Amino acid sequence: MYFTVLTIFPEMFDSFWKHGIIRRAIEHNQMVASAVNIRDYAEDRHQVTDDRPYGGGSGMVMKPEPLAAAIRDTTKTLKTARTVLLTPQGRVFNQKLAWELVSYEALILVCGRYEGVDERICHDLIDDEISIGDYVLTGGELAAMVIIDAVTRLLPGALGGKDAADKDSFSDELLEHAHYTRPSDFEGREVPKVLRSGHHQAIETWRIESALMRTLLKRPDLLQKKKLNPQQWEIFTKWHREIEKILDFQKSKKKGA
Ligand code: 4HQ
Repeated sequence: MYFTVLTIFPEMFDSFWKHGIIRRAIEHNQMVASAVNIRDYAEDRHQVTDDRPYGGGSGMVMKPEPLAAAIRDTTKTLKTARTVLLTPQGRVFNQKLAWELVSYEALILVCGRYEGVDERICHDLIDDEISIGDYVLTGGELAAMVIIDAVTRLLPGALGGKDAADKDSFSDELLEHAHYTRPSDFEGREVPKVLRSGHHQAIETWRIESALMRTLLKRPDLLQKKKLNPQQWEIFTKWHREIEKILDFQKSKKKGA
């Protein structure tokens, strides 16, 4: 997959390309990534990329000409690319959108600075607008990195030996189960016994319950919009029965008192 980022701060990406899964994906030719300086496409002597807003007011706007030239030049080499603008006005990024983006051969990620880009760029040269969340950044660069990071780990083979099931749609709608490593006793707090039992079926069941319980307690909103699979239904039903037993006991105690 090809990623080209258009930015006035390409140096921000120098270390980003050089670490972890991103670095490995590049080394294994699973992705080709670069950051291109929009300033290089400015025609004037001072290579200006911003200008004052029509109608007045504070702040500056990204000039359309350098940005348009940068997008057109990049599209010439990446003919099938989808051009995405990072903006709070875009579709809010999530795992589902990450899966959609990984299906493209190439992405051109356009990073604005200042108050934003000239509206005519959005209209004529952008295929899609994406936001990474409802807060205001000083530029689109961190948003581009977030998207590249989430999409790269979905590339075939990108997680190395990691189980492909970890990436499937069922597990990524829930929080992950708790994780433990050595020592088995850390400051008096022990790793759950089942995880040290070597009993693979019991471990798998524990993990499914752990994921479901953590989601229920920390992010109930994720469960409210989710269709449960039969195994998850069974776990909820078991909890339901256990809670009913407790409630029945508490009620009987109240009556007795
Ligand atoms: N921006 N998700 C770039 C964002 C943003 C977001 C504000 C985009 C500033 C210049 N981008 N402009 N949230 O806050 O993607």
